[in-house]
Amino acid sequence: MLTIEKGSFPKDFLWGSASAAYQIEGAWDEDGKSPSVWDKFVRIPGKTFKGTTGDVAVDHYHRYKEDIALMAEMGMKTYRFSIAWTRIYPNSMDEVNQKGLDFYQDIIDVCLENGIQPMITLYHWDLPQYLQDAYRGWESRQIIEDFEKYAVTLFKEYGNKVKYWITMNEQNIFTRLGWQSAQHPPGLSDEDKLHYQVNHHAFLAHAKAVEKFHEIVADGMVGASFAFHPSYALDTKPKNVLAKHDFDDLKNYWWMDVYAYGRYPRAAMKYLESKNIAPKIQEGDFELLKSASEKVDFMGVNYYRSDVVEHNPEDGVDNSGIVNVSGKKGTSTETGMAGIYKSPLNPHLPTTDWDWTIDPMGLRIGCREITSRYDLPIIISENGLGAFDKLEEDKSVHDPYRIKYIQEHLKQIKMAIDEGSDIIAYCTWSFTDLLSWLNGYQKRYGFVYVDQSEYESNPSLNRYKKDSYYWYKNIIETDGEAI
Ligand code: BGP
Repeated sequence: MLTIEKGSFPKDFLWGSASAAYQIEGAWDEDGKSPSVWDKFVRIPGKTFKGTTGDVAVDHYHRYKEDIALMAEMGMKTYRFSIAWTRIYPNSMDEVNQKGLDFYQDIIDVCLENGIQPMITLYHWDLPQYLQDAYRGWESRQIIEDFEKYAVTLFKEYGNKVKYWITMNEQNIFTRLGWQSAQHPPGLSDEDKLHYQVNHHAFLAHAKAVEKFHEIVADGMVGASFAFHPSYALDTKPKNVLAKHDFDDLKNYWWMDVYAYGRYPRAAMKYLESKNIAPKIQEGDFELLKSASEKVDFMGVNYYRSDVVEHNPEDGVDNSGIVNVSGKKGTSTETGMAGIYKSPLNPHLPTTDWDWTIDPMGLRIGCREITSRYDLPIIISENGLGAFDKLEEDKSVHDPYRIKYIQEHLKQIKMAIDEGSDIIAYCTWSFTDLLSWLNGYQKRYGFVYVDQSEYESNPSLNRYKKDSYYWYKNIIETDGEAI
């Protein structure tokens, strides 16, 4: 193991937290907002935990000033949030909604007044439903033009104040869950070919936005955020090692190579072609992807877990498994692609109550990999622990498990920085508790407890600082020395 003299976190390191519009805002039909695909999807019985919706979420739409005041008190340097497309262009791509623009303008201003750098995500999964109805959203190339228009509107509106921009949140997740496992809208399963096609359109939409970005936002930074799963071969058996390479090509580099190099990994493309599920590529697509890749300023990394990879026989597991959405440990099952790989649990690492492997060093390994392969600055745009929290009688919340989780990950980030990774920001998921897409309100991530629950009819939505709030405040105050 490399042992490198201990340095410090950079003085201008962006200590932050992240959220997404659908998961916090609520006000789902207020001030001109129209329904998104999520507003519709959550109303299908059985799709979300106990039928939870983001209709109210944690009411950030009405309480953002209170939330940002809590961020300011903590000393946060950056706040990553997403914009709801349905507030900006609610009814058609021809008519912008001033009230929507004003809402985010005020969030940005309040952040800046408090010394917090806003970091905007353009797309965190809440596509306007009318675009889904008109041409099936991401399935049509029409989305590329519409996304570009939406992005340009936001760059022009906020680009003079906001430096950090993320085009797509976890394109690998919303495409897979939307078209392969039916867990996200539009709720299709086993549409392998369409999945790769949809994903290709998302790349082109991202690329168009990036192309325009630097013309409009002169000194800004732009990139995409990717759900990165660093991987380990189960053992030294060559076929398990090869399975790891296949996993990386199909699950990681398929996205990161396009963002950073404008090309798909070759072996994975050959495989998809042989199965007749490769995306249809039009003339000019690769030129666009390549050109945009040269203008990308960072790799955004959402990191929650690593994966173990083992060879999977032709008759082996071939699905996304059963997903634990209840928080009952041990209820999820193995995932894999028949004939290629499967992902058994790592026996050396603990898991969360939702069966997510906890692997702080995996984040360092991932940062090292990105640095070696792409040599791009890194923004850790999400990292955090989903857990059951308890509000005590005196309104305190003791969450030592969350403190430990973040602390261990920060230690590894620090080592990755010492080893040469250019990590410029760290955003925990999340600042306040919020709605987890499929797991309801009981899977909590925040530094701030929100009295919201799927089990009560009229929760107060009051905010309460958890122990981790005070801990992170101290980390920021000491520029990370206190980890
Ligand atoms: C990421 C998403 C976030 C958030 C987080 C936690 O994939 O970008 O929006 O939800 O995961 O996931 P979960 O809510 O499933 O625990």
